[in-house]
This record gives sequence, C-alpha cells and structure tokens, in this order.
Amino acid sequence: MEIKGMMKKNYLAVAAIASAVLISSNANAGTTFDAVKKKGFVQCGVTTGLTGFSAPDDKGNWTGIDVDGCRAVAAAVFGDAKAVKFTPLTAKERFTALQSGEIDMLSRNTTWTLTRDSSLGISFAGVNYYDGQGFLVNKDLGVKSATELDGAAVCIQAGTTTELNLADYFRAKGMSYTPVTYDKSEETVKAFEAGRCDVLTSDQSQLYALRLKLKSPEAAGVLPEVISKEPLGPVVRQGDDAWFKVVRWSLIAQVNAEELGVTSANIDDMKKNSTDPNVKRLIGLDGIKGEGLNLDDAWAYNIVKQVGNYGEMFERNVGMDSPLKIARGLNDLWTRGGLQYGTPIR
Ligand SMILES: N[C@@H](CCC(=O)N[C@@H](CS)C(=O)NCC(=O)O)C(=O)O
Repeated sequence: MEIKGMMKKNYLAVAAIASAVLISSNANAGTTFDAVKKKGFVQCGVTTGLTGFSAPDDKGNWTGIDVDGCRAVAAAVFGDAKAVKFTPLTAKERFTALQSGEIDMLSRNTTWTLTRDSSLGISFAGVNYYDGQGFLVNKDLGVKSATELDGAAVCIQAGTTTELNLADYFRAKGMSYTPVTYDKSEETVKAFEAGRCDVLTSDQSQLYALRLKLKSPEAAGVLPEVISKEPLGPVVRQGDDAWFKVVRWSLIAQVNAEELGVTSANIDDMKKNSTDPNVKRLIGLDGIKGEGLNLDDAWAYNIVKQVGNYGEMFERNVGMDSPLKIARGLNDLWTRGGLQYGTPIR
C-alpha cells in the first residue's frame, strides 16, 4: 500500500516536472516573435538568386514569390512590408541558418518532407507553391522523354530533394547517370550551357526560370515527365508556436483574400462598402481580428494592401504578368481545380 502510495507520489512528481518542462518550452514559443518585434524587421532566408522566387536586382532590391512571403509576414507584424532583410543561402546552408537563429524564417523554394519536418528541429508553415521535379535538355540531344536518359550526365544542385528523387527515378527505371553537382543554381546553368551535362534537373518552376538565363533559351526544352511532388513553403524553427502561427496565417490570409475577390486595388473600397461578413473578418472589422496572433487588427488588411492576395502575388512573380509565364495549374484556388485552399478566418 505504502509502496503504491510512494510510486504514485513519484509519478506525480515526474508528471509535474514534465509539465513544467512543457510549459517552459512553450514559454520559449514567443522568442522569435518577441525578438523580431524588438529589432523591427524580419530576417528572411532566400536563395542566392532565382528569378520569380527570390532574386536581387542590381540595386539589391529583392523580388519573387518567396520574397513576397517574407514581406507579407512583415506587413502582418509591423504594418510595413518593407521591414525585411534578406539572407541569400544555398540549398546546403539553408537549414543550419534557420537552426542557428541567423534567420527568423526560411522562404526559399524548400520542399516540405517528413525527414525535414521531423528531424531538423524545424516546422513547415504551409505551401506557397506546389511544384514537381522535371528535366531540361538541350534540344540537340534529340530526347523527347526522361525514359530516354539512360547514361546521361545530369547537372544538379547539392543538398536538395532533387538529388534524392533523381537517384530514385533512375534506379526505378533501371537506368544509370553521372551526377554533376554544384552549390548554386547560377553554376548549374553555366555548366549546362557549357555542355558539362546533357540534362539539368530541378523543380519544374525553376527550370523555366533557369531556361531564361541561357543565351538561347529556345535551344533547350523541358521534358514532359514530372517525377516528384515538391510542395514548397515557408519554414520556421520548431517549438516557436507564436511565430509559426504568424507565418502560417500570413499565407492563409492571402489565399482567403483571393477566394473573396479582395485585392490590393479594391481592399479600401471593400473596407468601406462590403457587407460580406467574411470580408469584414479578413479586413479586421469583425470577429477575432488580430487578437489570437498578437497582431494588430489590420494584420491581414496590411498584407493584402501592401503585398496583394495570393493570385496577385503569383501572377506578378511567376505567372502571366512575369517573364516566367507559368500557368496556375496546381496553384490555382481549389474552387477552380487547384490546391490552394484558405483555412477559414473566423
Ligand atoms: N525544392 C528543392 C530544391 C530547392 C533548390 O535549392 N533548388 C535549386 C535549384 S534551381 C535552387 O533554388 N537554387 C537557388 C540558389 O542556388 O540559390 C528542395 O527543397 O530541396
């Protein structure tokens, strides 16, 4: 009886310690949020330069859909989409930069996988672009399908899911290849152009961006096969819940805005005249507003007004209003047959 009682006591003591640990780790949850607020800007990890996703111009101004993801978070937190600093990172460097605290968020065409989400101390906050891996070949090669690539030299970037999918694909098809590996996409394109490889493989969206960098883009073609799923999205450190939610809901707000037909151009009008309760909640005139996220009530208004809704962000950077001219496809709203679906703001 006494032993049982002691065991119970010990159990309760252990449980109390465990919950204290849990509470104290939750108490840490606010650290990135607080630190960002204090320093007055978001430090955002991006690529070293990839048109449409994150690329600097000659004046050092960054643009791209991933850059806009960072700007949306800055608009939500500070009411100022410009309150962002960018850290260019190669694929190999990106997770260490996030883990070490060098950046507050990673927004760098990064694929959400189980391994990354469960073993690197990081958390994916959503999907801003549904992609898949493809192949770019020199048209002279005369290859029409990826199944004809047996024995090819393949240019590829280190530290990517691309490397792993390539190995799987060739193994499954019983084909061999020689990897020609680089750290930066710029080097990969140069190598492809110089004929150091027969084919360049990466996320398909990026093939269109890289193709534009070639001296004669029409000399290269994208093969029809898409060999993987590459859901790309923003990433934060694990256990930092308050910050995680701000990043997650910043993207969701943009998708909701598109669903509701709210744009950067009409949001002021909507604010004055809309009687739609969904629009009123998005704009922060009704409902929970910014409270649960520790943000200003105008958090989503500021995102849409300054960065635009998801569709505007897509078209401007990678879609029909951009040099890439990528169709919405999987990245269209669910109501039009795509996968973008805004979790309810209510
Ligand atoms: N989505 C893949 C690939 C991402 C990736 O890094 N792709 C290269 C190939 S184009 C890139 O973006 N490079 C940009 C750079 O060199 O900074 C992943 O998460 O591993």
